[in-house]
Amino acid sequence: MTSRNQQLFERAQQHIPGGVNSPVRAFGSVGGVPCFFERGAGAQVWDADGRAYLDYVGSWGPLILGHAHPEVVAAVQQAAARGLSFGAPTEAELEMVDLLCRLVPSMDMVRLVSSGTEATMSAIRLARGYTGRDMLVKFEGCYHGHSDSLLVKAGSGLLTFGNPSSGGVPADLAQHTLVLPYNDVTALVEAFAQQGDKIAAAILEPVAGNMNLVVPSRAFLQTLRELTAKHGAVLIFDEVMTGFRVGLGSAQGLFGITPDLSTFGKVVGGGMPLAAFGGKRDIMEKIAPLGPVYQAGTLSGNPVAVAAGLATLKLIQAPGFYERLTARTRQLCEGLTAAAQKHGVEFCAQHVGGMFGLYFAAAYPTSFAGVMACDKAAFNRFFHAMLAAGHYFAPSAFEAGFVSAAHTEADIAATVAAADAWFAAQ
Ligand code: KE4
Repeated sequence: MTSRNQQLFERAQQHIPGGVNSPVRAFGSVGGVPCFFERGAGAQVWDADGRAYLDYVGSWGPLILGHAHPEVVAAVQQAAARGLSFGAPTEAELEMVDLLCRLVPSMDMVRLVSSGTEATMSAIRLARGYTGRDMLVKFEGCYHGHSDSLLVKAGSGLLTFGNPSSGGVPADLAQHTLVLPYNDVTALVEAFAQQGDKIAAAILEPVAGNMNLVVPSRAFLQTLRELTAKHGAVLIFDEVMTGFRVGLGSAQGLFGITPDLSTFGKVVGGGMPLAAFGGKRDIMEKIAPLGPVYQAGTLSGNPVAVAAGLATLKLIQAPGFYERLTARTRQLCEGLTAAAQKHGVEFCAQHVGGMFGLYFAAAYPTSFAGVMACDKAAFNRFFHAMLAAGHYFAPSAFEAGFVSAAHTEADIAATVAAADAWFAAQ
């Protein structure tokens, strides 16, 4: 008897390439049939077969409050009842950008868009227009969305089918993207020494979350900031995943590094299509209609998405929000690690605020190569065992995981107990 998930997946493949609207959802890296979710509430989701799961993906980061938070849903309903979209400015957009500039002091100005891809694509075009240079530096294993210049040795979904560079990107465009190893200070110094005056921008995930979670060294971040400043290159922190996820000050606040431009997504939309890019006034004023760098969007700053974002950003400012979120995430990582060690399984886990990485390895990887050396097959077995037990982790060894404010101590303890049973059987 095929499950409804299987029936839906078979049907989906008739008219959607791979049966999914985003590759990483296809379970390509872990195998098996993807879950079709029908409902979410708090820390839980339910699939088409009525099975409940504790959700550690949270739509890949946006659902920091958990699913269907009543205040976010109400804000969306109220905004929708006033009209879905106007293609004209609304006051709510001003509230959002003023709030973003207050919470992210490195940003004097912000442009709202509808996806993280749009945010990073626009930030790169802006950096190229501002500097008059073409070269872009990115780091191996980092994923910044699917605009052409960024699909070179990228992470996330590209790693699920082992092709880190996408087809369809013209070689004479890809040649302007220089890919360096993450956390490699020597390679960084050499690259800027050789071509620093040609570099328009360096874009970085300030905590990498698309090759699994990799934490940058302080020397790496500091050197990147110093070299981009020295050579007149724009430093772009892609905070689409880390923004308001690792702390209220995002990664730039956590590490005390001030980028020139930042991109945000995921949490800022609370699950609705909203993202942003922003930064120093003299750079942002190059964006149309003020300046020569064109950027636009029919649904940019959409009032319903902005309503979800504003409700979310209001709630994450509650006293103790990040202390509680971090404590739950720490409880998960420490609990899983202790369980694995008790049963002699080579495994470790780490977190930064409310995002975490799980590794079937003796130590946390600090580079793309280090992530590739982890035991992916063991992760895949863990993934399916936990899925069967009702705990939904990212369907790829190359993704970070996320805890929400809706996860309770008891939820985390239940997940750790299920993992303990699996580790014991290894
Ligand atoms: P979107 O275009 O998917 O909204 O954002 C692209 C993006 C940009 N920058 C960072 C740091 C990101 O993590 C992302 C998107 N993240 C993936 C998950 N690793 C989205 C999931 C998917 O592709 O379906």
